[in-house]
Amino acid sequence: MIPVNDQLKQEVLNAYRFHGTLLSADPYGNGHINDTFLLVFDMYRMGRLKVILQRINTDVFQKPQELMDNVIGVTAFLQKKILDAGGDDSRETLTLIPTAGGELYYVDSQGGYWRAYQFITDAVCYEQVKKPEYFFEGARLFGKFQRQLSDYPIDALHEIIPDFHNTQMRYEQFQKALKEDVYERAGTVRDEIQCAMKYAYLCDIFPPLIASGELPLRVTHNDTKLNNQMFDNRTGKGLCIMDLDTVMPGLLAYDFGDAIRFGANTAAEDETDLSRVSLDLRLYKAYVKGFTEGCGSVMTERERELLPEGALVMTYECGLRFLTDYLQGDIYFKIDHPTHNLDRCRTQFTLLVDMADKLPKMRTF
Ligand code: ADP
Ligand code: GN1
Ligand code: MG
Repeated sequence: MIPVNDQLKQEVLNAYRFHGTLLSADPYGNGHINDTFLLVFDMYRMGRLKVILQRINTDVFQKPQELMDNVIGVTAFLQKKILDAGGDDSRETLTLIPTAGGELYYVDSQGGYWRAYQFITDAVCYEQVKKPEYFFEGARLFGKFQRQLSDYPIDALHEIIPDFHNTQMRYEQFQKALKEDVYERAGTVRDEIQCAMKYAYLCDIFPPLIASGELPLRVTHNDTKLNNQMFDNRTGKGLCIMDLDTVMPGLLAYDFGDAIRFGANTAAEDETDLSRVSLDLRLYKAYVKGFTEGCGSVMTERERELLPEGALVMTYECGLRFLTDYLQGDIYFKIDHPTHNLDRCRTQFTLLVDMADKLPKMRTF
């Protein structure tokens, strides 16, 4: 994809014909995939108004129309549920802003896909939380998301990235990248390769349980990191789930596990001092409680039992994906420096080793 330049941005702004005077339009957030901008408008006597403008990463999401179909379907469904429950749909879920022509997304002259969201106000997005109470609230919100979508027609969803959490397939992609070793990096990451191989048994945990029907496929979020949700400034409670691009059929254990690998890590996803990386059991315990409470009767006993495995598998899979991307020359995740994906892979594998140690304890919660 071509980098977003001022001319392109202007073309998109023209398509939306927003009201007010644009004060700034700067890159925003820490997402690894899309190009996100925060637009700030002066609305004259009504103060300032913020809008999120995003260009969808079409290298990653190769069917952007289908993706937008999913987002439109899911947000409309959630809006109705929120209103029925007496909630505020403009803060509790994402709201797409139409273009001047009434479309919910815009295709630019270069073939790029754009969308605009109302900015979720009076709320905060965390990269890390230290307090179990906050993590509990985040978990409860993702659990509630599961419950809200439990009767969403699963067949209406496009599978935006097939095999997204198929860890076996992720392993095959890693092996292929290793074999090709296009950037001749394999020699410098022997320890990581060894770790990927040692824990490859994790790839085989969920497929048989899906095949036997022991674990149901649900409408899941599939990218439950902490920075994909907002917390209400006033109440401190989880408010809104963002980043709906990967809502697809999946397992509860994926949503639980992906949140743990990011949020219950004592360090950042790209921490380079690996001695700081570990699983915070207090945060883990809080997430189990919040997620279980949020899901309510939706979660089966077997799903509850397998939450710890979800944490290990998602941590492993993510580490594997970062390693694969590093071997392939950083073609998927956005990076800030040349070893960024390798740094991320290392935190995930370090965390995984710690989780494997703590698994008996994790199972007691
Ligand atoms: P990516 O797929 O690249 O992760 P996201 O959709 O997660 O993109 O957006 C990136 C970041 O932008 C989020 O982590 C969040 O901080 C911010 N963000 C996205 N949508 C909104 C919104 N509607 N209101 C406030 N912040 C938002
Ligand atoms: C990406 O888009 P973002 O930054 O919320 C990725 C997730 C990874 C995550 C790792 C579509 O999430 O799968 O777990 O990075 N999203 C996609 O931080 O691949
Ligand atoms: Mg995101």
